[in-house]
Amino acid sequence: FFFPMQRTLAVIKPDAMEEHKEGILEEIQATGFTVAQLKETVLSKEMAEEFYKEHRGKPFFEQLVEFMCRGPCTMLVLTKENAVEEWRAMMGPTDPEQAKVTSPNSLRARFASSILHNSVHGASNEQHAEEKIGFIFGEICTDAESNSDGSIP
Ligand code: DGI
Repeated sequence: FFFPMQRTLAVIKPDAMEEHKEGILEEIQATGFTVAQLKETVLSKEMAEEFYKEHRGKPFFEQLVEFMCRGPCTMLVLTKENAVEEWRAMMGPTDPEQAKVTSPNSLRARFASSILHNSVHGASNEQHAEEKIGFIFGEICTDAESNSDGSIP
């Protein structure tokens, strides 16, 4: 099968930053993703609310926003054939208890401690990927091969 080159937004969430950041970054590269962009940042409350606006009004929204702001995240633009689906497969299901059953090798099965503190984020489709990349890295970053300042990462 042929899959087109694609890019996705991946996030290492605050719960995984201290103990698992380096390991996750190594696995990302070993799986064949190209890291086209990377930045470490602490989201403001306003940014976290906007980032997860699809979940506004849900019972877990406030705790989700609070969790995402509690420390630094690593934001990544990953490039690969079929990147959106491949990164979601690498993450595993949202709930680590389910992940342990259906995808024991996934990042969430191994590193997540709860459905909320689940270590990683990945865009759910190509449109979301482009929207969130624009939001996090700026609209100017439309070329997966270069940084916003024109340098090669
Ligand atoms: O795309 P995912 O991160 O796998 O899942 P999602 O888009 O449905 O949810 C976004 C995040 O919201 C998820 O990573 C953790 C949190 N969340 C989702 N469902 C629940 C939840 N948090 C709690 N406490 N309870 C939930 O049912």
